[in-house]
Amino acid sequence: MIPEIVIEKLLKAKRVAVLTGAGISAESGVPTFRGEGGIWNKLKPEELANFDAFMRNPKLVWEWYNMRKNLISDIKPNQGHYSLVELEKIYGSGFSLATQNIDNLHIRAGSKNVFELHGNIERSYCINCRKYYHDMVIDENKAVPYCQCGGIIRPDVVWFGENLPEEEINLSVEAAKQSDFYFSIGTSGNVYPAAGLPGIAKRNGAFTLEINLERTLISDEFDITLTGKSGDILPEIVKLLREERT
Ligand code: BV8
Ligand code: ZN
Repeated sequence: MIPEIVIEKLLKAKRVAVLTGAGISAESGVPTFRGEGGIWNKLKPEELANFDAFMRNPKLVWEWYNMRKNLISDIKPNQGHYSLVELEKIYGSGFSLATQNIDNLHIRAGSKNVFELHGNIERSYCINCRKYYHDMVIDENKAVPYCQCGGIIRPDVVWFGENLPEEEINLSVEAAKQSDFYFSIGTSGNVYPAAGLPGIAKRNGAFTLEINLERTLISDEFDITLTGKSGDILPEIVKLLREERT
């Protein structure tokens, strides 16, 4: 059941901005990090998603990313991703999507204006000469890839304690500030600065909506919190919006 005010606010909105987290990809079969069945319930992020852990044990970190790459390689975007493509068609250049996900599913679904805040698992780079490698697949015997220059190659993802890509985070903050309507979808609100974006939107006058399976650390930032699956709720919102706009 979508509260009327959500559709009313969307009908009036010119600029719609979205933040997504691992939850929007859960229905595609990508495990989340925290909450029910989260992959980090066992392994701790500190042991894997940080540069020192990588330099201490690059083989373990590459095994973790290869496991996730293999997992991601044969999955598809779900109705939640496709609903955001529909919203971008409705709002055009007034639409922006900041994602914490590295699974490339928004781009594969057809979203255009996507800011990848935490990088992309399909890209890697040499830490010595910064040469980029696309879709680096490690062959078993080598385990850890090295660049021709001799430098070690790492996944192009943002680890804890590392800055987010400058342009992506700046554009995401600007989009939050300018937005009339701000969605936060499938994120537990644990990780900053991404988790700070909905609060920025709120403080700059946006109507804020959270869609998540459970309450999050940032639920108080939202005018409305819808508890449920993004793959169910988002298509419902798009359907109602399209009906009202015709
Ligand atoms: C930074 C790597 C500046 C990529 C990730 C001390 C020292 C240094 C830094 C800090 C510090 N204290 C705090 C910080 C800042 C730190 C931080 O926020 N830490 C937290 C944990 C306290 N942030 C950083 O370090 C960032 N950089 O601040 O730079 C700086 C520099 C130097 C020193 C200080 C500051 C870097 C953050 C990026 C970290 N990289 N991963 C990868 O391998 O993926 S974080 C990891 O968590 C993922 O990237 C993921 O994207 C991110 C957020 O997780 P979520 O997407 O929210 O996923 P989660 O599983 O948590 O939640 C999913 C939700 O979906 C759940 O609530 C679930 O209920 C819901 N759900 C499930 N199914 C569905 C659903 N919802 C709807 N429908 C469904 N079907
Ligand atoms: Zn190199």
